[in-house]
Amino acid sequence: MSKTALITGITGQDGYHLAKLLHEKKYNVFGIIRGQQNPKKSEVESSLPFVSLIEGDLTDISSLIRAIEKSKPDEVYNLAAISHVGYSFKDPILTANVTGNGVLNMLEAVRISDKENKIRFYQASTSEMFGGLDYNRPGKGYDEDSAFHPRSPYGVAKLYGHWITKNYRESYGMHASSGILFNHEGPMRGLEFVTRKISNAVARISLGKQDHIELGNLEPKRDWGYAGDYVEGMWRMLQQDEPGDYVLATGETHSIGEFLELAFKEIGIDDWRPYVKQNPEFMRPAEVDILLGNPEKAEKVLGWKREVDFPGLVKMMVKNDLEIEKNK
Ligand code: NDP
Ligand code: GDR
Repeated sequence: MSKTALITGITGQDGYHLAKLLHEKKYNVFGIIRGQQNPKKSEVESSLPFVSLIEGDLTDISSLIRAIEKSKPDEVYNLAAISHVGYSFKDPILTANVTGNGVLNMLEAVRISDKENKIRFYQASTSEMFGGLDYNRPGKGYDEDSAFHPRSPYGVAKLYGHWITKNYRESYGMHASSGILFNHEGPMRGLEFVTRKISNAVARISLGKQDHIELGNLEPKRDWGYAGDYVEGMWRMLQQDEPGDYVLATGETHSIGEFLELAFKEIGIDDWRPYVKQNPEFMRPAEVDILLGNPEKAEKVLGWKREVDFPGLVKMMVKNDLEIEKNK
């Protein structure tokens, strides 16, 4: 019999990739969508026509209970969040309510509705919980046992979500797993994140629609992978007999400058510097300087491995934006 999954954050990047993957695996897929008139609703209805949408909000536990009663899921993937690190400094309380307390709401909704304790739960944890400070930076990259030191209201809220997920696993025997995912990108990435902002600007510069791009700090390094590879890891976590925590990462780290270098090369520009201006508006009060993940456990236990490499990712994103911008 086919399984049923309920996804929060269905309008986001990962919601898109995960819904597609689960549909391919013959799941019935439900997605929670918020708002009376979510502007992304028609987009989701056309890009994911097989998903049944249910209105709900992570801050409203009654809506989450109703969503579980309606969908009767075997698996719940909690992807919804205020997910932009920079924005979390501007709206820290909303971030705490959605990205932190929202996880508790979802876990409680599952616990209250699931009398037989059968629903499997995935929490979208993040490398932002590590913070990238010198004192706790391991040589081979952060793994599941590394020390946490979040550097933003977002990271702090996610750390609460991470620990409350572990707590429900330990307290109630829930099959609740946390994926500690490093940055993952692709054509569906929001335009407010640095990789997509760059790929989109590069495409527009190439077509003469824009002459420069304004960015913040260019020094930070990230462990960037492709979102399509990472949702496979999420699904594999919930297929294990036992729940657990898993790092998904590429094991490589690259600076924003390196991303710019490869992206501009795609349109035949060798020196990107004349096209980039720094704007303090995009700087953060505290920065995560370097992130590097060690995905050894996921590779060994889940048999997961990322397929797309860094140059492949940049190429894919610029190509996609060139196509979109040409047809606009
Ligand atoms: P996106 O920002 O693309 O999507 C976030 C989703 O959360 C959107 O669907 C948004 O809906 C929804 N949402 C926001 N607030 C609420 C709310 N109050 N109630 C219900 N839904 C809400 O994120 P990604 O797809 O990139 O990431 C998915 C998850 O993984 C997030 O939790 C993120 O923090 C985490 N993560 C992401 C990584 C990455 O590199 N992408 C790495 C590690 C973790 P709406 O359209 O209505 O705004
Ligand atoms: P991040 O992603 O903060 O790592 O969080 P983002 O792409 O926003 O920033 C990456 C790095 O680029 C620097 N930067 C800029 N960032 C943005 N958004 N816009 C700019 O103009 C800009 N200029 C420089 C940032 O300062 C930062 O150092 C993402 C999110 O998806 C989180 O939800 C997720 O948990 C982590 O990845 C892992």
